Amino acid sequence: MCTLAACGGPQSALDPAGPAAEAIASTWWLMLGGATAIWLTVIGFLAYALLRGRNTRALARPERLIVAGGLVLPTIVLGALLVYGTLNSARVTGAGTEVDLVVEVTARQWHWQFRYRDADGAVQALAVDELALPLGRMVEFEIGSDDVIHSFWIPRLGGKIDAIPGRINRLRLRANRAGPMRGQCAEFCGLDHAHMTFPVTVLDDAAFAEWLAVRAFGPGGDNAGAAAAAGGAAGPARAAGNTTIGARP
Ligand SMILES: [Cu+2]
Repeated sequence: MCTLAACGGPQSALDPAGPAAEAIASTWWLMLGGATAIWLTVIGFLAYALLRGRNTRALARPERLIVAGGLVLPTIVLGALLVYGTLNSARVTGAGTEVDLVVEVTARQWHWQFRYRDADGAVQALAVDELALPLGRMVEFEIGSDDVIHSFWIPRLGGKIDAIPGRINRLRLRANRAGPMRGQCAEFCGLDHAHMTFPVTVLDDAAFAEWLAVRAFGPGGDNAGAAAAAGGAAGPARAAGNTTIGARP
């Protein structure tokens, strides 16, 4: 859709790979088209006013132009945008959809930790600064922070949401397409903020199961050392600060 070089790439919100990002991108294009049309209209009026000369007839009812352009038009345009955005919001948040997988996200200065839950809610795999998602599955991210406020954002999949200490924010995303994509902390969180990124890999079910197996969590898993370094299954700050929404099982 977009032919400009800056519109592509692994971190472009204008190259959506899932329903939430598609809803955001379509709203963006609609707003760009509307803003361009309004800008051209205003410039057209300006050009007319500047070029029509001094000796032309004044407008018979100039206040009509003010009412139409200053009240009626903005009310219609902003009202239509509000309705469109509200109708689209369920696609952005994934509200009402069935969740196939839950991933706990913990942000820290300056890395991301991902804990994959199994169907019983137990942590089955752990990854740091790398995320894999099963193709076509709805994933719920439970997002928290162990230190300062960060923001979890995978532009090709959807909107961003803050990672706040002492609180869990939830975001549902689905990847309908594979391809290179990247997540990025979107809230300035200290000196290494710009490097707080993670690659996102979208895999079919079999490859995803293999990916999880390599990062299996627990005493027998390869990630036992990483889990201990990261504070265990619950994580110290996560367990202590999880009071706003309710403690995790
Ligand atoms: Cu951050």
